[in-house]
Amino acid sequence: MIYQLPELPYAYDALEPHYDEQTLRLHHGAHHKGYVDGLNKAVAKLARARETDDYALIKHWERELAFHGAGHVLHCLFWENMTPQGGGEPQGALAQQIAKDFGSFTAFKKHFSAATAAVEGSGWGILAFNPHSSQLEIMTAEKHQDLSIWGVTPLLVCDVWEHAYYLKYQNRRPAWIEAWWNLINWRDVEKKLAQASNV
Ligand code: MN3
Repeated sequence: MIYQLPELPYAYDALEPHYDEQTLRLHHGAHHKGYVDGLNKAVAKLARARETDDYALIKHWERELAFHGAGHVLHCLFWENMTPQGGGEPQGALAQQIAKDFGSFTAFKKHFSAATAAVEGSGWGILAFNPHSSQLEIMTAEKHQDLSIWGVTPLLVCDVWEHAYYLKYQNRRPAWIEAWWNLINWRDVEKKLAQASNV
C-alpha cells in the first residue's frame, strides 16, 4: 500500500481537556484510516484502468482519489498542527508574515475564526501560503475534495472552460484536448517537477 495511517505525534489522551480522548481515537483510528484505505483503493483502481485501457469509471475513481486524498492530507496536517504544549502566539518569521498580510495577529485570528465558523456543512478552515504572490491566505473548504487534493503542486494544466476553446472547437472539448497535446512545453513541466520535488 502506497499510503499509510501516520502515528499521532502524541498520546490519545494528551490533548485533554481541549480535545477528548474518545473523539481523538475515533477521529484518527476510524475516520482518518477510512481516508487512507479509500485513497489506496482509488490509486489501485486507476492503475488498473491504465493497465486494461478501460476508462469507463474514470470520473468515479478521480472523485474518490480527490475525496480520500484530500482527507488524508488535511488530517495529516491537522494532527501535526496540534500539540499538548500549544496555544499562545507565533514568533519570528511567521509572526511577521501574519502581521504583514493581515494587519495583526488579533485581526488574523478573528478573520480565521469567522471564516471557519461560516463554512457550510462539513469542511475546513485553512491558512495557506500562495506561492504566486508570496502571501498568506485564509481559505475555507466545503467538504474538502471538490476534485482536488490540498497541498499538491500543479505541474501541467489544461483549461477546459468554454472560453478556452469554444470559438474554434464549439462543443467538441475532446478535440481541443487532443490539439492541446501538440502545444505542451515539456521542459517547463520538467522544471516545475524539479522545483516541486525539491521542497
Ligand atoms: Mn476529520
